[in-house]
Amino acid sequence: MLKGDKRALARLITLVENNPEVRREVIRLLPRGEKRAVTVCITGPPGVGKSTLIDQIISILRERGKTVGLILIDPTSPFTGGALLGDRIRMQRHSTDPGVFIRSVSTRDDPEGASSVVKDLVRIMEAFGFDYVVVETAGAGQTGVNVANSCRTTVLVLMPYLGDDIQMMKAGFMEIADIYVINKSDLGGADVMESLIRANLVKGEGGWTPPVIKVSAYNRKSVEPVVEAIDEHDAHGDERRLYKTFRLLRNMVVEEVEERIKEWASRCPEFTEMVQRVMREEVDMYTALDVLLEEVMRELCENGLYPAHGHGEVAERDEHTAV
Ligand SMILES: Nc1nc2c(ncn2[C@@H]2O[C@H](COP(=O)(O)OP(=O)(O)OP(=O)(O)O)[C@@H](O)[C@H]2O)c(=O)[nH]1
Ligand SMILES: [Mg+2]
Repeated sequence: MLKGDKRALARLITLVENNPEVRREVIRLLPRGEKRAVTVCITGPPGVGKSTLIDQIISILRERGKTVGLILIDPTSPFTGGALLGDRIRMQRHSTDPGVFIRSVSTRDDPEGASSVVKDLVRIMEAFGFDYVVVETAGAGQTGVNVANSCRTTVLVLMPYLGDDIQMMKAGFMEIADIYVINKSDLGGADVMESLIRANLVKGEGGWTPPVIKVSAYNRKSVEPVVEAIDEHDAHGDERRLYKTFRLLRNMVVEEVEERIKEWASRCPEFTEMVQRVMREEVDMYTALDVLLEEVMRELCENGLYPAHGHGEVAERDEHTAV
């Protein structure tokens, strides 16, 4: 894969998607600190034109001789069922270009698992040597925010006449956007949208003020400033990156601990007993919570929530304590 073999890249990604343990090993083995890609997450409500925009961004980057790795996340949102097919059709003209690599990730069966695998795919594609790694994700819920933390730059795509959707976007998304794009400006109403965004704009950390760019994804020329803004943000500096990396790692720790606690709870006799007692109304919920919290903290400190006398699995898992 590191020698630039695309078939090896595709096989490695499949391996990593299907096997979380292999995934960790692979990421550890990747070279670090070498030439890196510009990594961009393009997010926004369903149907705002993210795919159309990305299609143009890829064309612009290819004209400049840059290579692109693209990750398409199949949204779980009921509004966008079947969007994956649409995305693929839209990107079709790039799929035969040797300078472009497209990979889809389905979140339908396991949204959390899929969103966490994306950060690894970004790393792998970066190590492969693409100049740009682009992720398209529909901006609904925590999955989208988690995905955005895996890229250095987040582009939030909106469009005129979004109405209540902007309220939805404010929850979580206004904080992570490094660049705002108002797509479908050809429809009119973009100026109203622009002042709405500017009124709600969250100034980023590290002295970066997110630009608001009006485009029509049908018109390539109008998309060029988006590419410039992406490059500019990528070159901007470390402070914001620090915060993103902080959130990324913190979420990894939270996810890992949560997974261990769930596993522990399912085989812990004290937990089962407490469930029974709460059910019989011998104990109130908050008292039970205190007792169980104490128990879980003790377990966590003493043996990391793994079975004290488990099987060979314990030793194997101990190697993964870096997280
Ligand atoms: N008028 C106008 N329509 C556009 C523009 N960009 C995209 N569209 C149309 O908007 C529709 C949705 O575009 P997509 O690119 O699939 O949007 P998306 O955000 O990727 O959608 P999901 O992936 O389903 O969330 C399509 O019918 C596009 O042709 C634009 O700049 N102007
Ligand atoms: Mg799309």
